[in-house]
Amino acid sequence: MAKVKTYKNYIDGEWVSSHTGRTFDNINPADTRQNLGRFQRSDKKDVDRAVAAAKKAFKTWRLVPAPKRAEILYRIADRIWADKEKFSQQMTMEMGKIIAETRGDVQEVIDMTYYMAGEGRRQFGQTTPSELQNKFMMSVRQPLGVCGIITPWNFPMAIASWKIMPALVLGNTCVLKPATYTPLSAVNFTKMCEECGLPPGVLNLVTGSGSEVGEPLITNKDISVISFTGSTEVGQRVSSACAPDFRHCHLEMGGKNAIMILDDAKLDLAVDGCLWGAFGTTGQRCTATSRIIIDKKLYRKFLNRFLPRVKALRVGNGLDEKVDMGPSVSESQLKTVMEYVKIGQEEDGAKLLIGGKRLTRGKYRNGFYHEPTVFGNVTPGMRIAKEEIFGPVVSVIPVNGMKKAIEVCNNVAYGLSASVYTQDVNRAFTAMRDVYTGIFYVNAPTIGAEVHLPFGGTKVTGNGHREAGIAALDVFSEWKSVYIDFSGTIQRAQIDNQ
Ligand code: UN1
Repeated sequence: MAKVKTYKNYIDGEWVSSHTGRTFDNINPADTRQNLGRFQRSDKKDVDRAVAAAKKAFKTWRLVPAPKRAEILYRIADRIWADKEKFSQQMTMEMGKIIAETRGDVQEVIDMTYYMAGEGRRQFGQTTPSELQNKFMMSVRQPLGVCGIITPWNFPMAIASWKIMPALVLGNTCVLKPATYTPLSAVNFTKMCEECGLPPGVLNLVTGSGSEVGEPLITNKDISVISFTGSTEVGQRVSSACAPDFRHCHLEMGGKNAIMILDDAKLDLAVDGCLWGAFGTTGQRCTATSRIIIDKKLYRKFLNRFLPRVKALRVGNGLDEKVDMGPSVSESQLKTVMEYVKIGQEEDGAKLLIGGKRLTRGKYRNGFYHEPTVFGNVTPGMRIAKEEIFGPVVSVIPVNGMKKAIEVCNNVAYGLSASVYTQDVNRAFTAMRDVYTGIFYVNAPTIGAEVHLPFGGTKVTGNGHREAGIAALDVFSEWKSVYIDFSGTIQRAQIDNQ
């Protein structure tokens, strides 16, 4: 057995062990015999040290000119690019998604970091004329202070960069708590920031569980904003922890995303989209397609083309370039998938069309593999049509016409992403207008957002904020409106301008 490496927390510019002396293992979901490293099992004391370091660093970092802060970001992007392949392989090993996708994840970090580095020379505010003479008005962004960053395992580096890069370029400092399944990607990310000259305390990393690290982070009064991506239940906890002191929180949570296939759709295009949307990342994207709402006229024809393609998907270790779909991230995630398959089989009328079983033999023996699974004849009220599964399971819901498709699409608690397949521009725009989600696609699946538009959702998916794009700046800064009176006299707004 190769010696298992131990990784540390990063606090105030030093790699340090947790005071607890405890660690946890990082197990490869494709082969559980492989331990990728021991990581610090930290607790409140470590969190408090990291927050104190970030608070101290904020005093000087906020005064570094934004273009100078951005120079460090440009270097980080270049540096990550140089080691893209290594980080991608390690990410596949720690969380299972296929290598093409982990390369995409690391690419998204590079894209976001360049994009936010550009904000070093923008962060535009407004100037506007005053109603009074000899008076100047403008608005400027000001940083908030220490940001608590809680990231998920499905996009372990990309989502860290979505939150940390805008925070840093605006002059905030951060404490990162990554998901326990993906601490290695977080260590890699943090190391690159360190190597490229981010000053001590500006970014701190504390690994450990939600209860031992997440909870003390969200309740720490020195944290000005929490940015969280994860489940709706935990999001509720974050929201209520921040509420008493009105500390800000940005929440990005679950989805039950649908592709609508209208009766004039290009069917082969829709089949490709459903395959990628539902089974990409083993269905473990917040934006994954988990419902296919299809016009009844196309239902049979669609399934005749879709099911053989699902059957042909190659499941396996994501490091193998020929594999289409990797394992679930963990035993418990796999159990959730199996539980929903059971629920689906018990729903009155739903039909398991393909898949439905855990894969356990041969090369699958030591991993958390599950067959790509499709349920047909699903109706909108069924649990598999309403609840997030986060696995390779998709429900096909036949409907009559576009109006009904939109109604069914909207009729879930979540509102992250949706899509429509049609060749009719009028219907495409109607669907775009009437579907109430944060992200919408035409003739493309529900996944594939780019870094320079806002990312997030409506209803229980979010709390009104967005990450990515310019919108992310609003999470990590507050406006200050500034009035400069150079008249040398007292001038009263709304009164002296009559
Ligand atoms: C997620 O859905 O969990 O939009 C993040 C996409 C990726 C990010 C997905 N760029 O599919």
